[in-house]
Amino acid sequence: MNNNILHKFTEAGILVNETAYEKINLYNDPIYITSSLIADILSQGRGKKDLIVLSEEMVESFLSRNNIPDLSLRGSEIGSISDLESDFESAPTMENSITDNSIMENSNFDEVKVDIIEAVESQNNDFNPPLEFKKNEFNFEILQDTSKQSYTSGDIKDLVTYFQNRYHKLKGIIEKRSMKDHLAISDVLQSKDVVKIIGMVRDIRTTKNNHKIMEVEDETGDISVLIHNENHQLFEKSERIVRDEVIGIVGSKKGSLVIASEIVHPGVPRIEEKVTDFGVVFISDVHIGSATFLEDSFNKFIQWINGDFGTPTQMEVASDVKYLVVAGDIVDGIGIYPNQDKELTIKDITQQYDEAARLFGEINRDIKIIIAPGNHDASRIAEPQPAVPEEYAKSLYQLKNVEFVSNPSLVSLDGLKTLIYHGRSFDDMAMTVKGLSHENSDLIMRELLEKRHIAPIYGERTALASEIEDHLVIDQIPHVFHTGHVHINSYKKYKGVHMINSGTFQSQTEFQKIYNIMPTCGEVPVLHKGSLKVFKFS
Ligand code: D5M
Ligand code: FE
Ligand code: ZN
Repeated sequence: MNNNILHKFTEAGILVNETAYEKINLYNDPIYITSSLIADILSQGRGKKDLIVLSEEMVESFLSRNNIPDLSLRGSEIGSISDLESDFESAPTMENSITDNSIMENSNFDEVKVDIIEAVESQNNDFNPPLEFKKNEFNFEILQDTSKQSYTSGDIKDLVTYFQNRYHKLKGIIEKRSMKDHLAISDVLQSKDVVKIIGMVRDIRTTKNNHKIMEVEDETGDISVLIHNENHQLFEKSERIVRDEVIGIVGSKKGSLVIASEIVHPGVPRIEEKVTDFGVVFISDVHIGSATFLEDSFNKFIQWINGDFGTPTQMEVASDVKYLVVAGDIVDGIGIYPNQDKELTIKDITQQYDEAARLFGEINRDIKIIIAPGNHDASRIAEPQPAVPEEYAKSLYQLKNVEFVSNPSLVSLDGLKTLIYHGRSFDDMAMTVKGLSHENSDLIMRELLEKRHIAPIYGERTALASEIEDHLVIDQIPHVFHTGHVHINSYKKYKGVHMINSGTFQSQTEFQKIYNIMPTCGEVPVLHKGSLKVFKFS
């Protein structure tokens, strides 16, 4: 709720409409853009007393007058972004996140065995798929999709409505965890002894004596909550609390402070697992159009999924595959980062999707393909991201076995509830929480499930659309939580939920070299009759 950009504008007497805000928030350093914009507007002779409403057009004019590329322009090439490049390179690195063992020790993951299988050319090609298996009878359902649900007027009050909605949804979940008798914060101010509250974290920081102090608010007021460092377990838990998440607190009143004795997350009850009689394949971050897209490896994958590659046992798994889920970054896009055009083999967004249609079009039509967008796709960047727009991906839309869904979205694959999320918020989580990094996205996924929110931190790298409803709250616990974005495979099971990150088909990029990100390429997780197998296509 503590949004630095909006705060800066408000202080300068400027109201920002939603599209203008989204445009600014696309930049790696939106505060820098904000400060320059404010200086620009105020220098145009309008005093602080005039009410100024910053529109999209005003941002566009500012960007073009200052030779800053408009990152929201998709479908057209943009030139080099040398002005911003220095900011880009000096962005804080993931190296801030020191690996913290305690976070691993308390991870409570279920014990699982993963089969790693090197996909190889077969000498013996006498495998015949079992005929009784009817893959064409799909029971596919989209349970939650936000593609056509953008209701915001662009008014600032929508942000308030958005946070109220987030608070109410999460409060409802927390209340069920022995928190029904919580008090309104305004009542706590008067009360003594033990108190229970449910609030949104407006700010959390470490005091000079190394305690944690949080500002927590509900609709009635706000209060400071202290977590004493000698309460080791609680203190450790508090290190994973982030701004804008909603938590329950049990504590005792000391003056105007609450000293916390317990922190209650919305949490995840253990779910009943669902074992299917078919296979589901998960991929993401294909990055078609990029010079580093691993086409040979992807072609082998296609041959395998079609039953034309691998040993008889490997082909047998392929013959069971009914669904292929793609969690974003299908294409590399245009103008996503400075000088990207130098790393593209296809420099036009429509042609990138045409190529995607050619490749995905080779997949047998008896496999249903579900595609959600990522931050490289031609969809609106703010989350929830609507499905890949048809206007850029006409050829992909012509494939009859492809379903397009939003990011995030919840689908049912013959009853297997699958939450698909690209994973942009992982950047913010890795940057903010000690012990979390791109290499351990399983820990981030567990954290998001516990917080019951896809992207809890507002106003950082992950642009969030302030819809009237917060669609990023995880209302229903899925059987599978599938993500991508980090380009590093991971697989863990938590409270019965399969948490899968499907890596990438793109080799290391220049950007990833700077950040020392070592991608796992062509490693494809398959949930096959209840167990996880990873097929390597190198
Ligand atoms: O993301 C590719 C990889 O780069 C993935 O590991 C996340 C990382 N990444 C991308 N953007 C950022 C920012 N802004 N900060 C830190 N790390 C980042 P892709 O979405 O494919 O470009
Ligand atoms: Fe990616
Ligand atoms: Zn991505």
